[in-house]
Amino acid sequence: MAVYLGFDLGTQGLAAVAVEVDGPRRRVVFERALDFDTAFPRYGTDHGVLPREDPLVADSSPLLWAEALERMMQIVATESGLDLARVRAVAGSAQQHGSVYLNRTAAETLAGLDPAQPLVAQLAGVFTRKVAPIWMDSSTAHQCAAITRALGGVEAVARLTGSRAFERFTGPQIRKFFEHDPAGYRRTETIHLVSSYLASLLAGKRAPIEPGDGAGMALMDIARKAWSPAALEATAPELAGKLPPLADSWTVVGELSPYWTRRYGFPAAAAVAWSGDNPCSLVGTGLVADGPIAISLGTSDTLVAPMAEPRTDPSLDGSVFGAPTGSYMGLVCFKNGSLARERVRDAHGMNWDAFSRALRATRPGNGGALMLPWFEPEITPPVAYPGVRRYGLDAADGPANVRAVVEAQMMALANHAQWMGVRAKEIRATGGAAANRDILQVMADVHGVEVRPLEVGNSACLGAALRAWHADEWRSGRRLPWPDVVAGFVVPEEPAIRPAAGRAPLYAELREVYAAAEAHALGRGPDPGPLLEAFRRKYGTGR
Ligand code: XUL
Repeated sequence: MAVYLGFDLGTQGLAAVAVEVDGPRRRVVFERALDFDTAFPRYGTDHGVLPREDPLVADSSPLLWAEALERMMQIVATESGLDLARVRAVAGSAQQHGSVYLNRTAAETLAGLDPAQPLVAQLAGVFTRKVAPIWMDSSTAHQCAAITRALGGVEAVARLTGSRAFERFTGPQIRKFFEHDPAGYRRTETIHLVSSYLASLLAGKRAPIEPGDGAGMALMDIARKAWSPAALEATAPELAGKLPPLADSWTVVGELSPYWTRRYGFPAAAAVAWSGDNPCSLVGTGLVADGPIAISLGTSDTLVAPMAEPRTDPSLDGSVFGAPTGSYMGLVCFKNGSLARERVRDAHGMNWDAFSRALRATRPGNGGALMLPWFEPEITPPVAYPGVRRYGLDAADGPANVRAVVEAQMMALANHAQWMGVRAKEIRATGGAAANRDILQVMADVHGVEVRPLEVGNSACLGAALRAWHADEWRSGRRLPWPDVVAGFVVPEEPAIRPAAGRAPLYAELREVYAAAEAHALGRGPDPGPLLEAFRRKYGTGR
C-alpha cells in the first residue's frame, strides 16, 4: 500500500493531499489547507500578497512559502495519522510565473540543512531579492515591449513561446529585476520558479523546471520544450547560466533530503519535479483525453483544455503550456476571479449565502444590465488601468451586481477561449467557488453544457499527488497510462448541473453584447447601448 503526497502552493495558501494506492483501491487519505494571512501573520500579507503602494506591483515572500512548506510537512508527520514509511513520492503544484532569486551560497545551504534548526532560520542568507514577484504583478509593460521588439513582434513571440509576452510572465519580471538592480542580478546564481524553488527545498538541491510551468516564462521554445537562446538573449545577460535545466514533468529530482527524514521522520521518498497549478489541475480534473474542459474558480479564474499540438491564439489573449502528460494545454487566465466576486459581495454587505440568493432572485440576462469586472488590472483582455464599467447597471443594486459579475466572468471565459477550437462536451469545475452550485448554474447556462464539480475541490493539489504516483511508477520502469492514473480519483459529482432549457439563444446574444462592451471599454468599438437596448426589448428588463 503506497502513499503519494501532493502540495499546492497558491496565491493565498498552501494545501496538501495524500492519496493511497492499493491495487485497484484508490482513495484520498488526507487533505489540509493553510491560509498565509492567518497562519503566518508576521509576514503581513493581504490575501497572500505583500503590502503594496503601486497597484501594478504584486510580490510575496519566498521565506513565507518555505515556512508554510515546513509547517505542512510537520502536520503531515505529526497530525495526519499517515504511516510515513509508506510515503513513496512527493510532488507539488505552485502558482505560476512567480520567481525566486538565489545567490551562490544557496546550493550549499540546501544540501547541508541542519535538522536541528527551522528551515527559515537557515534560508535567510540565500536570496538576492527578498521578495518574489508573483503572477498578479502587471508592472512590466516596458519590459514586455522591449522583449517583443527584440524577438520580432507579438506574433513571433507567440509562435516561439506559445504566448505573447504577458506582464506576469517570468522573463519580463527577470528583465525588470536586471534593469532595476543590476548588481543584485549579477549576484544571482539561480532563478527559480515558485515550483522549482519548493521542489529544491524538498530535494536539498537545484530542481529542474518542467515544460508546464516553463512555458509561462516567455523563455521556452514551446515546440522544442527547450530554452530559446533568442528569448534568453532578449531578456537579460547571461540568463542561460542562471536558469535550472528544463526536464520532463515526471522527473525524480532526488530523494527527500536528510533535513526532512531526520527532522520529521519521512522516508527517503522520491522528490518529484513540481509544476504550475494550471498544468497540475489538468491532471487533477482528469483532462488526460479529449472531451471535457476545466474551469477553475480560484484567486484567478482559468479555463484549461488539453491540446495535441501547440496551436497559438490569433487574438493573443490565451496561452499554450506544456501539459504534465507530455502533451500540450491551452489556457486563458483572468485576474479578477474570486477577488471580483468578493468585492461585489462585500460592497453589498453579503455573505456567500446571500450572494447565492441574489443569483437565484435575478433573471438570466440580468435584464440587459452588464458589468466589466475589472476591479484589478486584468490579464484577459489586457487592462492596465483598472476600473469597473457598468452598462445599464445601478451600482447600488446588490442582487443585480451579483448576477452581473458572475455572468460577466462566465461570458468572458467562454468568449476568450474560442480560439482553442474545442467544443466542450462537459465542464469540470474546480477551485473554491466551484462549491457554489448557483454560480455553476450560470456557468452551465452561459456555456450551454453540463457542469460537474469534483469531489476533491483542489484539483491542482490532487493533480500533484497523482503526478507523484505517475513519476514513481515511471522510475520503476512502469509506464502507467494517464487514464489509469486519474481513474477512481477524479470523481465528478452527480447529478451534473445542466443548462436550463431555453437559455442558449439568450446567452449567445448576450455574449456578443458583452464582447462589444469590452471592445467599447478598451476604445476599440462603438457604444454597445443600441445592442443592449435591442437585447432588453427581446428579453425584457428588470428582475
Ligand atoms: C496562470 C496564472 C494563474 C496562476 C494562479 O497563467 O497566472 O492562474 O497560476 O496561481
